[in-house]
Amino acid sequence: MNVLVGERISIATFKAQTTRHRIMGICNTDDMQIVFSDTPGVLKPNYKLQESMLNFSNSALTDADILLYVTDVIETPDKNSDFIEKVCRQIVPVLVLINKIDLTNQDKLTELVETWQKQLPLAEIIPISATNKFNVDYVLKRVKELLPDSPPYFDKSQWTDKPARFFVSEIIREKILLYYDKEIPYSVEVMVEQFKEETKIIRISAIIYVERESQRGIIIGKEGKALKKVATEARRDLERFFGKSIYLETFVKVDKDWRSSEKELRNFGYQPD
Ligand SMILES: Nc1nc2c(ncn2[C@@H]2O[C@H](COP(=O)(O)OP(=O)(O)O)[C@@H](O)[C@H]2O)c(=O)[nH]1
Ligand SMILES: [Mg+2]
Repeated sequence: MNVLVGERISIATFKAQTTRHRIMGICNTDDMQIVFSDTPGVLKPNYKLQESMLNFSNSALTDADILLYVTDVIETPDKNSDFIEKVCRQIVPVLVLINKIDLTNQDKLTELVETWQKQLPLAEIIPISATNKFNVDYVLKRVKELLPDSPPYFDKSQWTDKPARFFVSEIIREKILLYYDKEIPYSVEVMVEQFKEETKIIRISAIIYVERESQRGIIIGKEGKALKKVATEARRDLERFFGKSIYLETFVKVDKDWRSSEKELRNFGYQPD
């Protein structure tokens, strides 16, 4: 989505389940508006947070005019067979984007395209490379051709549906996904307590929630070094994102088993009120 919209909206890391929400990236031109809606990857939920994540993905199936199913050269259609069956039943046009073709060769790719085409006979299969921007223009062209006539859904100056605070917590979470192992990134939620914009500086204070006391220690690290690295890197990205100086304070708190708590998930914006 970032490549299609031309802005860095959705955080991206090498780890699975980086995206937890449904995030809109809006592409405005003189004669049209495309609202891209990035969703979490599809998975079988193991805990309540993942149930909410799957709900976000399913909701896109009910209101999109075009479905872009993004897979890559490593995945095969059997991985998400339940979801693909739902995709099969779509009335709207489906484009299957096989991403990361920079990592494969022509023969393997041809075979993979055939596999997908068999699985989804009505879909259009498009090999792309987001990294090399290969075929991304073609995807945009197809989307334009397939879009129905409609007045714009959003103000033409708007480029996302999420508020500034959301991007702050996502950028901090991205650094946590990058710098910590195993369960840590998945046990973390970031809440922005204060976001105060002044003329030259934005003052931000954020709380990093973890599920257990032991995780708190890991996040902070020896002499606070680990957390300091996260905060420094996040601040650098935030300054780029907002184009202003950033003052960033971070705190770490334990919120026991928040991923399994209905109430906390609502608090953190994963479920409707
Ligand atoms: N080689 C290669 N890697 C890519 C390409 N597009 C994305 N990636 C990498 O794939 C990883 C997952 O990307 P992300 O956007 O988080 O995928 P998501 O899990 O589907 O949301 C990141 O490390 C990206 O840098 C591509 O075209 N080629
Ligand atoms: Mg993602």
